[in-house]
Amino acid sequence: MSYKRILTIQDISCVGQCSITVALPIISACAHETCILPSAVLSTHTGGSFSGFTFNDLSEDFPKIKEHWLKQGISFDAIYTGYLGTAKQIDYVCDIFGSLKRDGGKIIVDPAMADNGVLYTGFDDEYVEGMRYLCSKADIILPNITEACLMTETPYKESYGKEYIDGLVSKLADICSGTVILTGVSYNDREVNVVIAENGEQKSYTHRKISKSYHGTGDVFSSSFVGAFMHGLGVLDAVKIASDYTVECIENTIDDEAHWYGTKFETAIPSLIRMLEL
Ligand code: PXL
Repeated sequence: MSYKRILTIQDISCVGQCSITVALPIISACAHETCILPSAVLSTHTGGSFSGFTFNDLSEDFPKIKEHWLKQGISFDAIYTGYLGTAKQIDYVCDIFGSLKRDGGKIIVDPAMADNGVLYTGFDDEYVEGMRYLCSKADIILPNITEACLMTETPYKESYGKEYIDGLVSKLADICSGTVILTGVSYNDREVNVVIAENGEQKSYTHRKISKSYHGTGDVFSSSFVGAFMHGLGVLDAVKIASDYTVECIENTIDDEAHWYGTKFETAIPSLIRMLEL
C-alpha cells in the first residue's frame, strides 16, 4: 500500500452527491491524504430537477491559495480535476499543475462538463475549448462520449460501432499524449465498456449496463480510479475496480425512487476497500 497526497480541484455542490462531496470521501477511503481546492460553491448540482441553485465562483482564491501553498512547501503526488465552473479558472489550474505537482506526480483530468449529448447548464464553447486545453496537459484523461465528441468536434451519436469509437479515441490521443480512458461506450443494451488507449495500444473493460443513470457517477468512477491507480495498480486494474464499484453504487440506489439526484456511493465503500485489498 502506498499512501499518497492527492489534490482534487472541483466544485462543492452542497447537496447532490457529485464532485468534491464524492471525491473527498472516496479517495480518503482508498487510504490517501486528500486535499481539496474548491472551484465554486453551489447549493446543489445543476442537473435533473434542481433549479434556482446558487453559484459562488471561487476563482479569485486560486492564485492566493497557490502562493500560500508554495510558501509552505506543499506539493502533491497527483492533481485530479473535475467540474470547475468557469473557463477563466483553466489558466489558474494549469499554473497549479506546473507549480504544485511533485516530480513524477500525475495529472488526471476528468473534463466533466456534459452527458447524454448535451453540455451541463451554464457551459459554452469557450469552456469546451478550456477543457480541451486542460486535457492536453494531463497524464490521464477520463471523458465520457459526449465530452469526447465536444472536445474533438465529432458529431454525437446515440448508437455507433467500433469504428466510430476508434476514431474518437484516436482524436483524443491527438489532444492528450498520455492515457485516454473513454467511459460509457455501449454497443448493446446489456453491456458498457470502458476503453483505454495507452502507448498506441487499446484495451477495454466490460461491465453490465443498468437501465437508470445518475448524476455524479462519472465522479464516483474517476475518484475511485484515482484512489486505486495511486496505489500503483495498472490502468486496466484500476478501471476494473472503479467500474465494479460504480455499478454497485448504482445498484444500491436503484430501488429508492426518491433518491434521483446521485448514488448512495457511501453504502458500497466497504466493498471498494475490499477490492483494493488494503
Ligand atoms: O460532475 C457532475 C457535476 C459536478 N458538479 C456540478 C454539476 C455536475 C453535473 O451535473 O452540475 C455542479
